Amino acid sequence: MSKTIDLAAEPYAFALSPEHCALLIIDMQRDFLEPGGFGEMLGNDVSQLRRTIEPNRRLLAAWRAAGLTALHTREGHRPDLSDLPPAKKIRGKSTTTIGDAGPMGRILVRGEAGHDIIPELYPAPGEPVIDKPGKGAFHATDLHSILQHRDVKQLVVTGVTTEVCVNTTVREANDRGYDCLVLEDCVGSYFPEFHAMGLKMIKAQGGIFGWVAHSDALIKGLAALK
Ligand code: TIU
Repeated sequence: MSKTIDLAAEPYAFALSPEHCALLIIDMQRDFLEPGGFGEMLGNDVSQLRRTIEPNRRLLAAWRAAGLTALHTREGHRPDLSDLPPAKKIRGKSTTTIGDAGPMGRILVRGEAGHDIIPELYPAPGEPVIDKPGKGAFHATDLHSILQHRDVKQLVVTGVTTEVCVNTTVREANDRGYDCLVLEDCVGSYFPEFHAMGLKMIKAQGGIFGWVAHSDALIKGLAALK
């Protein structure tokens, strides 16, 4: 499979090379997306994130049907919290913070129900899951090695939240030489204005961090591969 797919994108068309491209789905975790989770407990409107579930589900199905590489990330920490920076633990001055008992188990702790990926987008056997302690998916993880071993040079990035973990990961990827395509309908933020600006920042200045497109264009392109 050496065909490239030319996708309508901003600031200009993205030439997707299926054999060198991976889908990276960021932090679609129960604690960020589900009513009654940590995100909602902090006063956030989870519906702003939940609108991304169906577009991600459709995209993931098409991506898997095309036989391409998909990876998933989860933000969280070891149960002993040894990888939790003290500054992250106390930031926000909330009475309930990371590692404490939350609505779906200990907050952002690996192995707890709220830390896991929502059932709608659950990783299939063989799809790598990257457990990351930070906002960026490259910091303190083996993501870069896994991608290099598979000769991945491009990333389609989706997930939450647009201006936090998605933006941080795209910036990290850009500095490591990856071309990133962010799908606007498959990323979301608790704050609509940050979502809009987060996308603008990626595609500004000739695509300073990458490209932005709609998942419809990619799904159509994947169908044409068959
Ligand atoms: N995944 C991710 O973006 N983690 C966050 O903490 N996001 C917030 O918007 N808080």
